Amino acid sequence: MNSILDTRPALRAEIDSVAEVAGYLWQKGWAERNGGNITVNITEHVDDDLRHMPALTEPIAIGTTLPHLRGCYFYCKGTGKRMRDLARQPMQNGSVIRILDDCASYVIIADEPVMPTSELPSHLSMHDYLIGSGSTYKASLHTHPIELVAMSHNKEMLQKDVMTKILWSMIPETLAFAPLGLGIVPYELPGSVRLAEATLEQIKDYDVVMWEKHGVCAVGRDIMDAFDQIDVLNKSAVIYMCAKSMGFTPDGMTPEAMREVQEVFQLPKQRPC
Ligand code: 2HA
Ligand code: ZN
Repeated sequence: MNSILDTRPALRAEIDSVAEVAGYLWQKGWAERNGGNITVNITEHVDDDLRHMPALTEPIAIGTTLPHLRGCYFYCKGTGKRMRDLARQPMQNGSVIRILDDCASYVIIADEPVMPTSELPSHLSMHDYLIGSGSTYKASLHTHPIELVAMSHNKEMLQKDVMTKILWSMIPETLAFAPLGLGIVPYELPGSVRLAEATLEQIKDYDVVMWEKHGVCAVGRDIMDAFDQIDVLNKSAVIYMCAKSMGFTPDGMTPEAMREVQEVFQLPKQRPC
C-alpha cells in the first residue's frame, strides 16, 4: 500500500524517530498494552499535495477549541494501539490529522483512518499553547514510567517542586537535561478535558508534568527530546528507589553542588535548587 512517507524523506525521518521512541517505551516497560501516546506537529513537512489530500473521515470534534491550530497537521498514535506495534508499523498504528478551520474539529488524511489517541484533548491543547507562545517545540509524549509513577503515590512528593528537587539531587545530569523539573497535575480522569486544562497550566512552567498515579506528559523540540527528559527524570527515580530499598534515604547532592551545575551549564533557574 502507498504511504505519504514514500515520497517525503524528511517526514519519513520524523516518523522513524517516533517509531524508535515507541520501541524504547515498550522496552522500558513504560507502555503496557495500549499505554501512552505521542503527537508530533508535522505542519512544516506538509506540501500542496498533502494540503489537498481528501479526508478519510467526516469531521470529528476535538472537544475544545484551539485557535492556534487552524490548518495544522499532526501525526498521532492511534487510540487502543500498542507502542510495540507502532515501533514496527507507525502508519498502521497512528495517522496524520488535519485541523479544520473551526479549530474545534479534525479529519484524518493518511495513511489509514486510524482514530487518534484518547488523550488528544491534552496533546492538542499543549500544541496550541506552544504555537501561541512562539515555541519551536513540535512533540508531545505521554507514557507510564514505573518509578516516577510510584513516587506520585505519596502526598508529600506531590507538593510543588518536592519531587523535582529530589530527582535533581540524585545525579547532576538530571538537573542539566531536565532543567525545568517536574510539574504536578493532581489526579484527573484519563482522556478528560479537565486533565487537558490542568496539564496546560503546568506546561507553561515545566517541560515534563506528572499526572498523579497515572504517568507523565512531556513536550520537546522533537520526540527524542521529550523522551530524553522523561528518561533522565526516571533514572533519578530509580536511583532514589534503589537507595531506599538498600535501607537508607539518599543524601542527594548538596544545594551548593546543584547551584554549581546550574552555573556551569548555564541552566534556566526558575526553581532554586
Ligand atoms: O493511550 O495511556 O492515558 C492510553 C493512555 C491513556
Ligand atoms: Zn496513560
